[in-house]
Amino acid sequence: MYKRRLGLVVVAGGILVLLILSSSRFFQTDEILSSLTSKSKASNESKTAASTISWDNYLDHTRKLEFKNSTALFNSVRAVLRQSASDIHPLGVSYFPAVIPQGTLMYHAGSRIPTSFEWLAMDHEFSYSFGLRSPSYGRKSLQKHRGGPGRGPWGEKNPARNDTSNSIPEWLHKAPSFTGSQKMLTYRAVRDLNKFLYLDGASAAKTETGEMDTQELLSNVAEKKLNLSNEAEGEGMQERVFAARICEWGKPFGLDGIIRVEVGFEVVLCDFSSPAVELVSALELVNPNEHLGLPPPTVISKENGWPLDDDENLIEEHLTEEQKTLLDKEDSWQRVLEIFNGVKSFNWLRAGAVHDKGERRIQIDYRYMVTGINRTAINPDPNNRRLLNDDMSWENQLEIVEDLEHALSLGFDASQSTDWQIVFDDIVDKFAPILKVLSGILSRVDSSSEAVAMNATAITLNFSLRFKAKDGVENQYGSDKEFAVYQYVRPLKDLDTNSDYLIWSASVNVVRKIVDAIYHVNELLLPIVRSHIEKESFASIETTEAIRKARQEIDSLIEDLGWIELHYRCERACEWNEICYTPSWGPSPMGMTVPGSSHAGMGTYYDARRQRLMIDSDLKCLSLNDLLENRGHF
Ligand SMILES: *[C@@H]1O[C@H](CO)[C@@H](O)[C@H](O)[C@H]1NC(C)=O
Ligand SMILES: *[C@@H]1O[C@H](CO)[C@@H](O)[C@H](O)[C@H]1NC(C)=O
Ligand SMILES: *[C@@H]1O[C@H](CO)[C@@H](O)[C@H](O)[C@H]1NC(C)=O
Ligand SMILES: *[C@@H]1O[C@H](CO)[C@@H](O)[C@H](O)[C@H]1NC(C)=O
Ligand SMILES: *[C@@H]1O[C@H](CO)[C@@H](O)[C@H](O)[C@H]1NC(C)=O
Ligand SMILES: *[C@@H]1O[C@H](CO)[C@@H](O)[C@H](O)[C@H]1NC(C)=O
Ligand SMILES: CC(=O)N[C@H]1CO[C@H](CO)[C@@H](O)[C@@H]1O
Repeated sequence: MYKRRLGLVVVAGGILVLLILSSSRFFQTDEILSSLTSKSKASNESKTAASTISWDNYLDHTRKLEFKNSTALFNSVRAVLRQSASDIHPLGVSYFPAVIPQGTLMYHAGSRIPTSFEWLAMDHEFSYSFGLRSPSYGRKSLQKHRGGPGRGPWGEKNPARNDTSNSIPEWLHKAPSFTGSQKMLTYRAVRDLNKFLYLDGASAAKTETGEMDTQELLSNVAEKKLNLSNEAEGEGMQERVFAARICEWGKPFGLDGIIRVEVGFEVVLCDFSSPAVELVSALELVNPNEHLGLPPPTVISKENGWPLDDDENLIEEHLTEEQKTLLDKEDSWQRVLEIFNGVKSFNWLRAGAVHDKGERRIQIDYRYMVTGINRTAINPDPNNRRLLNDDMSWENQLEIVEDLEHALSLGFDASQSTDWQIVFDDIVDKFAPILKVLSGILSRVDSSSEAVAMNATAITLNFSLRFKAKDGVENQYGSDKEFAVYQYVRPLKDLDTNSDYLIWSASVNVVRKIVDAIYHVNELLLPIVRSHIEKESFASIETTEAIRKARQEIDSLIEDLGWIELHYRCERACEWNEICYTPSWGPSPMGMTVPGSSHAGMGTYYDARRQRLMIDSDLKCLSLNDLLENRGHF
């Protein structure tokens, strides 16, 4: 295969230059590219056919990218459309072009059929949980009244954010009251909706710590570009203002909307009147109390003759026998309804957790990804960075929006794009166990250095020998590190756009670093094994030092890679009636914080260095009982 040197280089401007090359080292992509200096990064691409990339030339096709920028990008791509990963790495800095294929069903609960932009859930459990609010009965109905508008079902204000303007939970913008009917609507995509922007990270977090920066940036640029007034601001819902402006900006480009993670994924559809979606079901929501034939809850008030103190607390000892009997009866109904409500919430959590492995109904066209990475200084720590940081100039923001406009004007087709997430998953599946096992062996202090070296090199030698060319045997094909890297990073589709080159370069850098480390550990420790076999004594001080170096290299690599698999795990295989629970930054039946406080809730802790809540590396199995105990119900 590799002998066929057919290179396709598309020089921007539309001229197709077909080069038939005979030398494998001919590609001078960097020079071609540097002659095409341009401000906009979404155009002026140079195409490289996947079939022309081989073990001995792939480096010529990569572009300069720092290792830290490479891991940041690698991890962003891996978290795309994954529930847990998006919450663990909440600070997204990229826009991923997304397609919702024809036939996909999406859900909305509300009192009316939307006419402008509105939210749609990919999981009906989300809409149902959202839309169905049963009234409380008995003594619980009193507690409910005291909740106040600031108390969302996901708990108090997130301590990670520090604004007061936005303290009303965002989703109350359409939260139903207990009066009036609620509809459960189901929509279907009539055609491929191929102009969505997926915003990575916990982009529906309703925080001020950067999770929503991709929306804010677009919204700010839209405001200036379109000379939009602030009239929408009166509503006080920052998120709605963002959505309104983004949809307004996207109109000329046919933007379908944006996609974000909640518990499960949600879509902001810009135009409900578009023929691209059709309503296929509209049901009035039936409350369980209604269905069970229960009368409406008794209104417990002073006016109705109930003994309440000045704080609206029930004075139990002043209750009449009749009142007490009534309350006890309602309390028993309430207990039944609470379990029902708990299951409803738990179903929503489970629907979200299912997408820890991905929301596979949505497709990504990586060719037109637009990211802040390698555009401006961005901390690679996905819990301590933001797109709108001090280095993000207005020019940079305009450029990002320009690139998005360019991408949208082309439209997306995921089938034309390498599915980089698959390539990267394979890389992680292969190397995460090797790195963890090596780290474990190298940190064994209870064993002799020889034993450590032997066990460690059993792993590294096993890896490197597979790529070794036998001494003295003629070999025209690739071998050793170069081939090892190539084997894991070869692109599945042609490299076409700047985004392709960026993602590809990131993967090459990441895999090279790992392969280098494996080979290096092998070189460091193999002499110890050799001398052990040959019964020669090896200076123990050198042995200890070699093992220390090897351990340090592997451990810092594990740290720098920042792969979720290397740092986060479910405590055990969860039972059927449990989910492996990752706390979520947006609305959720389980808050990030302890109900009614700003203390870290189940599965989270406060990180003083980053000054924010973080998710525990030990993920816990969660059952309905845990949910009821932690949250009560909603
Ligand atoms: C939040 O605001 C309060 C009051 O202005 C301030 O004391 C506190 O340090 C702020 N917290 C953070 C994390 O910024
Ligand atoms: C923007 O809007 C303001 C107020 O409506 C108007 O005075 C101004 O001319 C507009 N500018 C542009 C560039 O459209
Ligand atoms: C990533 O690239 C940008 C632009 O080239 C650079 O400014 C930034 O420092 C790099 N970030 C890291 C973490 O290396
Ligand atoms: C080396 O591997 C053997 C076989 O799995 C195991 O019994 C031993 O504990 C290991 N020693 C070290 C230091 O890893
Ligand atoms: C040893 O190499 C084989 C062949 O490449 C591979 O399948 C296996 O996973 C390797 N084992 C370890 C422990 O790395
Ligand atoms: C990263 O940014 C640098 C500096 O702007 C640029 O030269 C390089 O081509 C970029 N890398 C990729 C892979 O786009
Ligand atoms: C040579 C060439 O086609 N350059 C183009 C690169 O992209 C910029 C921005 O889109 C255009 O303005 C250039 O003409």
